[in-house]
Amino acid sequence: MEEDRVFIGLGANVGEAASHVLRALEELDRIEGCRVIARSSLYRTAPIGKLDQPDFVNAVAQLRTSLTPRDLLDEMLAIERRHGRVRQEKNGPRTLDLDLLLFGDRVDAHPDVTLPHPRMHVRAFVLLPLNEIAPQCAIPGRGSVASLLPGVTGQGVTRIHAA
Ligand code: PH2
Ligand code: MG
Ligand code: MG
Repeated sequence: MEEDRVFIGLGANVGEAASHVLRALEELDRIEGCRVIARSSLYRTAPIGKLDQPDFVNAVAQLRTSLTPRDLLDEMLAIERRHGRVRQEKNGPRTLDLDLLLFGDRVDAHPDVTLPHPRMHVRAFVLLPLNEIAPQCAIPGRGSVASLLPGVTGQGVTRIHAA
């Protein structure tokens, strides 16, 4: 079966943020037609966009999937809902946010999902965890993850060492 290589960004900053992210990694692996084949460390990250909110816990997962982007997105939204996600203000606090970052080498500006994720190349909370698991990975139109890192220094991202 044809399978695509997919990267998903995970983030949380309400409640037990690290536990939401860790459980979501397991739930992604349980989606029919999906396997998590790599996952980054957890990172504590200063909020970007809307500043007056708690720090986030972020991570990135690499998956193999036979699903379409639309079907995978529906599964991701279902996981967000199970974690009690309520959509209030844009960029505001959330129990769990799952973002489709890369889907193979697809470049697609669909109203539901734009690929690659339109802001991933300027966000240290995406690029540092992505660099940990796939430094050679290319973001279509932007270059390799490793080559983009010098552009995102000083955004307040630190790796959380496992206890
Ligand atoms: N997500 C946002 C906006 N700002 N900042 C950090 N540090 N981490 C996030 O996951 C994040 C953010 C919108 O989804
Ligand atoms: Mg997001
Ligand atoms: Mg999102």
